[in-house]
This record gives sequence, structure tokens and C-alpha cells, in this order.
Amino acid sequence: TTPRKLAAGNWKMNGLEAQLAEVDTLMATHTTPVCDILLCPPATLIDRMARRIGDGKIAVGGQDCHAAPSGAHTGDVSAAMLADAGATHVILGHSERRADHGESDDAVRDKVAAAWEAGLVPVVCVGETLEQREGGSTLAVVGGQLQGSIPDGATAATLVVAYEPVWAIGTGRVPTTEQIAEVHDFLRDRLSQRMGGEGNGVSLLYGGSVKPSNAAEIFAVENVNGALVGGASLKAGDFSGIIDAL
Ligand code: G2H
Repeated sequence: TTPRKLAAGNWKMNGLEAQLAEVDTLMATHTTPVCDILLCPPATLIDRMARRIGDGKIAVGGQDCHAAPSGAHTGDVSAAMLADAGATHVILGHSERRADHGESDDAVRDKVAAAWEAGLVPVVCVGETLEQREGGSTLAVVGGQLQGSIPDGATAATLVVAYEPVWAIGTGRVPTTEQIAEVHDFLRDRLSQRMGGEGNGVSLLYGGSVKPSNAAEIFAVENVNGALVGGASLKAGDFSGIIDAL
């Protein structure tokens, strides 16, 4: 299988009702998109965004979910709730969750299992800090996260992986294409070893300061099948520029 091309937007903790106007613009611009498009707004906007899109060609996802299906977990949202609100995907193990909420690989793995249980496709994030890169442990770190954060049983259709070097997130610092290629080739190898042929079909996204101006160069790298875009996904014009480059 060839991996599907995916342009995914992560709005993070940004967006009130008015922000949904950007979705209208995106839908008008991409009536027959050449790649999959996914938008992950804050949980409060998932239902409204999904209704607004209707049978439009944009998928909606959450940015996190709890590992339990329901229960006494004040403030948390389950995978089934995301699906019920109209989500088909969920970002899991984003470095901001790992840092702000102490999410371990074990915790992320349980969330991935919960996402599958609810029929959601998890977008599992891995990535090294600057300290880890400078210490030469990048591949060991992302390899460990990949192994630890994904349960057995993944298929090409039920898993997306995003490589997001922590030092490139929201900083404007972008790795060289050689650095991206090294990690993406490594992730592909690891997935293939673990999943056999299915591993060749998993979409591998690059994330971290992707902009219209650098997207084409990044998408030209082998084993880069799309992007997970933060800041530049908040403006339809910028996100469109990235979609068009894919
Ligand atoms: C990385 C990315 C989106 P940004 O976190 O997940 O954010 O594009 O703002 O660097």
C-alpha cells in the first residue's frame, strides 16, 4: 500500500466560533482535494466544525482523549465522545501533552487503544528535544516513543504517525531535509519491521513550523506523506498553500 497524503491542522488551544469562517474558506477552495485534509480544533468546536463541514471533504479530529471509555474523570473527554461529536481522528502524544500533562508512552499507548475502540484513527506524535538531538540520541528517542506509544495490531488504515522535533515546534526553526529524511526513513523501517507490509502504508507526517514557504521542500523528502501543521493551520490561506504543496 502507498501511504495516503494527509494535511492535518492542529489548532491547539485556539479558536472560538468566529474561527470557523476559515473552514468555509478552505471548503470553498478545496472542493476536490488531491490529499486528505484533517482539522483538529479544540474540543469545544468539534461538533460545530463537523456540522459546518457536513459532507464536505475535510475530516475533523480531537487533540487528545482519555484512555477510559467513561467515568469519574472530571474535565476529560473520551474517544467515543469525540467520535460522537463528529471526529474521525485524534492527535495523541503531542509533545505539548507529554510536557504539560506528563503523558508517558504507556499513557499514550492506552489512549491509542481507546481511540481504536471508538473507531478513531490516532495521529501519534513522536519527537526529540534539542538536548536529545545534540546528545546524539534522536533515533533512540523517537524509536522508543514509537515502540512504546503504539499497541500491537495497528494497520495502515488505523494509524498515522507524526514526527515533530520539539525544538522545531512553534519556533520557526525547521530541521534540514536531511535531518527529516533520516528520521522518517528510520520510522518507516521500524514500522515495517513491526507491522510488515502494513507499515509501508502508514502515513508519516512531519510537524514543526511548516509554512507555505517551506512545505514543498519538506514534502519532496522520501517517506514524508504530509504535515501536522499548528500555527499555519489557523489561516485558511496559509493552510491552503501547504495543501497545494502536497
Ligand atoms: C507542531 C506543530 C503542530 P507548529 O506542534 O502540531 O505546530 O506548526 O505551530 O510548529
